[in-house]
Amino acid sequence: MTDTTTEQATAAASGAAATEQFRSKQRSEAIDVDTKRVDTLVTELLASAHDIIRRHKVTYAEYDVLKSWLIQVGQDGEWPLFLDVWLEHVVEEVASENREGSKGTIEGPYYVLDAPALPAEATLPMREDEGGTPLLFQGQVTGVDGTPLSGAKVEIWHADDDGYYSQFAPNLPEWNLRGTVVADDQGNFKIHTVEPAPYQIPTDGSCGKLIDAAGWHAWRPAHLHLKVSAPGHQLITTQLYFQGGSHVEDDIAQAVKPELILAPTPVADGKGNEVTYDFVLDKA
Ligand code: MBD
Ligand code: FE
Repeated sequence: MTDTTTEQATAAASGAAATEQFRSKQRSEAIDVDTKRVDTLVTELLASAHDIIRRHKVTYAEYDVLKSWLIQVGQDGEWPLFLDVWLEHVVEEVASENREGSKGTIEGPYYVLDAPALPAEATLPMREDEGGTPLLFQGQVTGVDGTPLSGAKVEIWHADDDGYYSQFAPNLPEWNLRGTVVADDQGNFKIHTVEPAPYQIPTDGSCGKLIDAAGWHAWRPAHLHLKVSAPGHQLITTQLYFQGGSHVEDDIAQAVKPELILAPTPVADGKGNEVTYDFVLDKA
């Protein structure tokens, strides 16, 4: 963007928004954890840290760097980003161990509850001059036995062609590229949107500082986020990626699975791409 009066995207602003969103959508069962369980998990976590300090002879200088970095993560509001990038994939792996239906993956920090409801065939809210290749994303929601699920909902949210998410970056209309699509009575949906760009972890915050200090890259491959649900069935949270896109093979958040890679093809009229992807939900 060339307009010099527009606000710049900062790690602290997106971190603050992610922290606020997380607090408002917090899963209620996360609140009451059994004392014995807390004792076990925290004791083992600390024991792992003690072991690392001993084995690598961590110095006071390094301990102080860690302490000031941890303080900064909180001040930047980047705990949601840090946790979802580097830990959530294992929590998701454990949570979905016994599911038969479609693969899920991590939610990440940028989901917002209650995106506007849209009909079974819909265009996501977007700007008139929205950048990116047009994409028709369509499919059907069924049960594990193949029954079409009437009343299915497909919540979708994704970054724009600059890699920014509405509600977490400045200068974007509220709900841009977000919606809750209500499938038809056969579980079918047709969503018109644009292909997102890869996502770069903000380089100016504490997560960026860690990435720099460790010599890592800061990228996630381009992806669509989805939550798919239907009455009497388990909700799945997932993401879909684009075959051949940058960082599909080395996602910093380790959230890519082979089943989640789309291969869109050009539409007949030459305006953009289309792809079909069906979702299979386990019984609740
Ligand atoms: C993202 O867009 C995302 O999906 C995750 C998991 C982490 C950071 C940014
Ligand atoms: Fe994302």
